[in-house]
Amino acid sequence: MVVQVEPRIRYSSKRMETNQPKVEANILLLGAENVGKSALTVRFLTRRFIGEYGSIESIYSHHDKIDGRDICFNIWDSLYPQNAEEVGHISDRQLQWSDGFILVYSICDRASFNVVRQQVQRIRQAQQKLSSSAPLIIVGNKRDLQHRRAVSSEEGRLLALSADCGFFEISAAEAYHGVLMVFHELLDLIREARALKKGTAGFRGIVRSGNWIKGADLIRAEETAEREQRRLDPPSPHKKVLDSSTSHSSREETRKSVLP
Ligand SMILES: Nc1nc2c(ncn2[C@@H]2O[C@H](COP(=O)(O)OP(=O)(O)OP(=O)(O)O)[C@@H](O)[C@H]2O)c(=O)[nH]1
Ligand SMILES: [Mg+2]
Repeated sequence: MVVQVEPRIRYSSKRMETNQPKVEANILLLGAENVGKSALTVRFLTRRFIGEYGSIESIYSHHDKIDGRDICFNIWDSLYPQNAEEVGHISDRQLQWSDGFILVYSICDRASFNVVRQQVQRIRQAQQKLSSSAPLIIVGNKRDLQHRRAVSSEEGRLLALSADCGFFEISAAEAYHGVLMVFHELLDLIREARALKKGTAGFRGIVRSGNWIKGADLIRAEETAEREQRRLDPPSPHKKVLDSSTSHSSREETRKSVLP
């Protein structure tokens, strides 16, 4: 099950797209140690949960096709610095490199939630100075460990709402779909931010404004409706399909072991 909050202003992501140029998105995963940053990354790249990942910092390139458009995700799976002078430290290099951020905490680890809170603040402050609007998604991971929960869903949601971030609670260990939704949602937000920056988004229409929460039941209902629609009307290459079995048909991954 996935809990999701969407940020304040959204443009329709269901628009039809044809012969569009390739999209490249640099995505930085942040968060404290041991929260599942690598598990999320590897789940997205391979659909698998392998259990132990080691403490290695890597950037991966992942090619995909969504809505008939070629997408290149560059994913920086970061390490939380051991000797950071301040909680929530993020380097200027990371801030400049990123088109979007995934901030991960473990629902069983309150300290990791505080790190995300600090990192959100740090990013928002830096963005004010740089006039940047790279979107953020907060992820509460390890949702399968309910008996060890230390951070409520509500707290996660409230933090996301207060900082205008997306929010998901997921289990990288249990399911691929939630992880896929996180990356696809961030890609949508990155594209919207770019369109806004270019000033070309105006006529696509703001479809939602004001804070609102999308609950798991609503998400499930929408997914069921989408599946039914696809059954009746098989997807054209231009239609966005969240079903992982089709959306990742042209996947290819290359690991870049050297950081920029
Ligand atoms: N139960 C459960 N365990 C998880 C989940 N995601 C990750 N883990 C476990 O949590 C531990 C840490 O996962 P990593 O992905 O290495 O965490 P990380 O944030 O990359 O850690 P560092 O790279 O050391 O900062 C591993 O033992 C994973 O198997 C999850 O959703 N549920
Ligand atoms: Mg890691």
